[in-house]
Amino acid sequence: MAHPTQLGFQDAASPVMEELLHFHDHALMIVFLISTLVLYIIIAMVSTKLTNKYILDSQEIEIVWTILPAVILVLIALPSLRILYLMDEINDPHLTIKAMGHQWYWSYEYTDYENLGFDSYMVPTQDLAPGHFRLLETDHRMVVPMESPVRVLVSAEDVLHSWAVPSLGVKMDAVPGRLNQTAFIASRPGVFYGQCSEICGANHSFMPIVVEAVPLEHFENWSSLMLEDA
Ligand SMILES: [Cu+2]
Repeated sequence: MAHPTQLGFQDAASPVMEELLHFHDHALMIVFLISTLVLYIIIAMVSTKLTNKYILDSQEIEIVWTILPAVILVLIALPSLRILYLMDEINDPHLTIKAMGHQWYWSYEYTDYENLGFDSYMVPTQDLAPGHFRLLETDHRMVVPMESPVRVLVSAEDVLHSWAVPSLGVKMDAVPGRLNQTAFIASRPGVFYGQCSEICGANHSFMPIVVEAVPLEHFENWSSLMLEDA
């Protein structure tokens, strides 16, 4: 999860997020190279008086500074498109969960089971247990099996919300009357935190998302316990 004074992204917990982090580093590398070059040219121009009043044009340098930026843009666009289509891919999911945004909580339905669903409310500050994170913990976590493709169907009951978990590389708009689809694979066990990412009203900041990735057997135990309770 995020920590104080953090500058970069959260650590990746899914293959797609891994790709996104690599792409971010790649793009930032190009930004740094260009910024360095521009800064050098600015400093060189303001600190010297080297001018040549006889040179009026130079075809060669104009060709270079036209073609080179185009090549750089292609080097950013192609990997970007690759990840874009990679994220759209739904690879035969083992589990489908419907996430519904409400004012102001999330509800989850495990549609592969007959009667498995629950609401997920934020735990108020005064009720937090030691080790819980303020404004991020929920009373019921969305439990998923690790290393399994999981599909999330996202929609909303009332207004626009957005279901987002940064470390899984997932952010999907929850639109009333529309069913959106996204997918992820949790590559390790862990608890991954997210928040509603669409300004949805007064308690927008207080409807966090908690995904708990566990080994498959633990998930089976959890789901049978939830079914007994229902
Ligand atoms: Cu919301």
